[in-house]
Amino acid sequence: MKQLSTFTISALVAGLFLSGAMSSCKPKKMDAAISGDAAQKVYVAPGKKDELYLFTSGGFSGQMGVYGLPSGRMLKQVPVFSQDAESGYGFSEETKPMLMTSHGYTPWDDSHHPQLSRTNGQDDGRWIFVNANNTPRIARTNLSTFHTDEIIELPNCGGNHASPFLTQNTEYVVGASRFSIPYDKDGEAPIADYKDKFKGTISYIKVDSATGRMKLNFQLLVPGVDYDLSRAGKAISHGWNFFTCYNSEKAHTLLEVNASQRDKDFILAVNWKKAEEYLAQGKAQKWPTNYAHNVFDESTQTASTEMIKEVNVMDVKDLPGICYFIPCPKSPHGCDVDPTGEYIAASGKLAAVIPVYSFTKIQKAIADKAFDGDYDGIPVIKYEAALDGEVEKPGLGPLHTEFDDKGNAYTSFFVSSEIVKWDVKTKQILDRVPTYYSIGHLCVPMGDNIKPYGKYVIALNKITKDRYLPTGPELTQSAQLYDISGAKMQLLLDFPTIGEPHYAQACPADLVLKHQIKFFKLADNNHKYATKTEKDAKVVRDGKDVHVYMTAIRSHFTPDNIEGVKVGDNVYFHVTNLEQDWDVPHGFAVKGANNAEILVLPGQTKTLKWVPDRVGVSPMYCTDFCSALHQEMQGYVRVSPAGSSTALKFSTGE
Ligand SMILES: [Cu+2]
Repeated sequence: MKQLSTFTISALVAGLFLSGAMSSCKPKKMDAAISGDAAQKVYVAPGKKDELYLFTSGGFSGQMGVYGLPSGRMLKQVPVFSQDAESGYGFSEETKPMLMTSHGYTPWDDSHHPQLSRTNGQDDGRWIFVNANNTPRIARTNLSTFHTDEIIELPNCGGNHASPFLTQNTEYVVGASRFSIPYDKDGEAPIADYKDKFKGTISYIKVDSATGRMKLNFQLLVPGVDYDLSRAGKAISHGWNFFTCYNSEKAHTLLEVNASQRDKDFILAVNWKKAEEYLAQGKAQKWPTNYAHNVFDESTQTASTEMIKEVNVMDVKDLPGICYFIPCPKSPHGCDVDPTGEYIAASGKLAAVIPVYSFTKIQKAIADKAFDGDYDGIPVIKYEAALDGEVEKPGLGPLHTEFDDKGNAYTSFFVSSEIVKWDVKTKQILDRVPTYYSIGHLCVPMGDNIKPYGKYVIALNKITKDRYLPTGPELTQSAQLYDISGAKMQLLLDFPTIGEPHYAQACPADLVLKHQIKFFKLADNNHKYATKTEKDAKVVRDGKDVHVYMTAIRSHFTPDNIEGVKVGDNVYFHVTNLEQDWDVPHGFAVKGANNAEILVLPGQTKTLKWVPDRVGVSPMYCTDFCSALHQEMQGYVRVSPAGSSTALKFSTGE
């Protein structure tokens, strides 16, 4: 393969990004952004509901955003990998275990790629999965409650970027490592030994089709490159996964230059059904490990953590038929399978073409052994043997492709800030439209399904300079909505987002609406400290622990006066919301608590831990405006000196 000098590469990269920056600031077709009927197409009249849900990753906020489309109105920020003061997630005793990892309590992460659960290759609106790239984890958010119900940590993984990608019936959630790391002994090795000692892993997490419950079934030990993005095969390619990877040079420093030496990196094609066969034959090794599996139990409304000590690992170079490399020009990001499952488009960030591979040709190449040697013991399929065709001169910096229901593909271009529409079969470019600015991923609603809902494309942009009112040195992150129902794409709307809208998925609202829960049934509340009627409210001392069994209903707490608490006690306020009505949460906060408030939904029990640090009377109150007399929903805790003999006493209405 052609070797470019370091200087050439640097100049190329600098040139690309410079031209990108310039075109970012001064898009040529500025006027194209403002056109007649756009406002009408996104107008959702007061009282009317949006047509689609859009779920965006929160990037470095660690959360997930929920928006309505076409209005772009933000509906919710779902707490996933970061503490959330609004809901008390990660602060309440019930939710703290959700953020446990083998590194201890880890209340932040970097979330990247939400993906909706699917049945027969179509989104089913039940769950949405999202990855944590930093401390490798995968979360499952339940779309009947919009609560994160489960988080599993990935062992043997340095950065979890190519994740979480779902097979066509959500049989597996798959995640591959971004940063390869050494695995021998205790995982410590000189970094200079990267080429010999560092490896990557791909994790296959099985999903229970009834409950969504995740279980890490096996991991594949794969060559030590950086795995970037992935899609599962579908229809004819069901049973396979396709991963892009960069750094086939196996550089370990200044990858900006050193991982751009080769003309081609790779796509790794993985036959996961074959891997399952080997697993059934007992070919996996049991590796000792330690990783957290956190599950939120709906019945007790409480999360728990299990530390798991063993994992099945298979080294793919010892087990033929699982993995094949396919050359792919240069530093590829997106790796996207079209709705028929036949075509796989890869987007090389520094490539001048978009290669489109054919699954049928890949299978034929494997049968014919049309290989170009091997890479770390994995056969490399000849580029021409796997290729269906190339999209020529598509733009600068292709990143990611999604599809509509008419045989068209939409590719985002980071450097030239545009979306390009092309024909999957002929590879002809049909249209291009500027984005404002520097688009990363894009999303066609159900654009990775067997039948996309191809009415819009959403651009997930990195830069918004000059598009919004300034907010100091940091400007809002943003997305843009384009109509793709006609021959030409049309910009309809800009809307701001929380964190980095790294990737997003969208689906028709009906899919999600049919699973909605309006409140938790009090009768089904099996929380250990639930208080189901006001007459059961009480305060119990157990050594230094004081348990307050408290109820909340419009517009008072029971009890609302507590005495006999002492400095240094562990006071647990277990608040049960007795309401049985949609959207009537009560909040609870006490002065001097240094964690957060808690938000208790109808029928739910939540616990705030408070360690009073001074003598006095601490007010407590409801934090969520619940009724006309919300402001009156308050009380007091008398805190006496540590050794005092103040008797424990509690009351409401006396
Ligand atoms: Cu990405």
